[in-house]
Amino acid sequence: MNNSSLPMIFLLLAVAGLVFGIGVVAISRRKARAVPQIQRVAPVEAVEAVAAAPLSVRDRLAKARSSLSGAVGSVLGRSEINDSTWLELEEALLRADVGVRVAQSLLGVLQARVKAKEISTPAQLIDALRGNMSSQLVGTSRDLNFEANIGGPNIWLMVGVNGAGKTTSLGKIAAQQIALGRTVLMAAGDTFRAAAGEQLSTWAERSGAQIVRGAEGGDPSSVIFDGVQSAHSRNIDLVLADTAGRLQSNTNLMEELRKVRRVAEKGAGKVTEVLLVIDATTGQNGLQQARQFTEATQVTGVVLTKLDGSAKGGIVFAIETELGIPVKLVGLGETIDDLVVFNPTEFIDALFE
Ligand SMILES: Nc1nc2c(ncn2[C@@H]2O[C@H](COP(=O)(O)OP(=O)(O)OP(=O)(O)O)[C@@H](O)[C@H]2O)c(=O)[nH]1
Ligand SMILES: [Mg+2]
Repeated sequence: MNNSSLPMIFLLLAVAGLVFGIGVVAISRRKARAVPQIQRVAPVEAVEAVAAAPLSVRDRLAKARSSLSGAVGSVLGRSEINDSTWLELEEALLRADVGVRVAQSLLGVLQARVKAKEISTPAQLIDALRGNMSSQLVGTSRDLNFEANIGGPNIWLMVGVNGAGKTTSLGKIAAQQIALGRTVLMAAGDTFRAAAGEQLSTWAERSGAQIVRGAEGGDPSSVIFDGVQSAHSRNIDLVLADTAGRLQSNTNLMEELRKVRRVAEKGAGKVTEVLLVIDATTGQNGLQQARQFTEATQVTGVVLTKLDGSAKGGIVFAIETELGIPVKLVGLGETIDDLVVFNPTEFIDALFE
């Protein structure tokens, strides 16, 4: 390269730099112009209105609805009942996790009625399905058992697999029972993790319940026994006993739970509820859990949690029809008010609409 070509190279570099610079400025201006359109902010009052409006039960069951309502719409959109109708309904029921047996029995009954010409239009078919599902659930008592004058506290035991929502549901139940005018003591029978006792203490503070805790790694039966004694001496109506999560297939831990139930009644109290907490998102596995826990502890009711985030609420049908255990409460969120009595009509409406 000779000296005379150097100025030429600088000139070319300068021109290239200028062109690049103009390009960058033009692009960033265009972006800057686009931003205000995307980030338009809603008036403060509108934001507050949205935040203040509590979600209805129906809204919180949006995921459960998603599993069935599409198929219902599609069946209703056809002029006749044909093979696709049955296929679509079966798929949707299985998606909602009612289980193969419940799905087949529901559809079997309807197929017979179509054959007998009792049902001839898609609208009649959907009505009949809804009615049959409804009649499987209504009429069951969902009251929590509380016996007066038993000479000691009622004891409600929370059992279930890890992370199902036992401690959270116990806290919510405490708040509801205290609101009903009962006095409540929590027994921290999950001695497996130190954090479990802390978590329960927080719920005791939140709900206004008393609490008895044991040492980490201690015997859960004796913590619950102590809780019952303490409640009895203080004339407390209800002991809510938490237990550690355990797999239904672990025989040692299930044996420990049998002992918890036995020892809980050695003093003055009486176990009037054993609530099996099932996470709705686990689907059909919940049925297996229900069988094993019932065998070990005579479950009296199910608390179905996390129904707010699950498309698989159909487990309700399998639990009630195959095992005969009532679903008493459902969890629809993580805060203290997010536990409600299971309402089958509302639930089925949410599935179909
Ligand atoms: N969205 C939603 N989350 C829930 C519900 N119930 C419980 N959770 C959440 O589920 C997680 C586990 O709840 P825990 O109450 O600790 O469950 P657990 O059965 O006591 O768990 P272990 O003691 O570890 O066996 C927590 O993050 C809860 O906030 C519910 O109804 N809806
Ligand atoms: Mg827990």
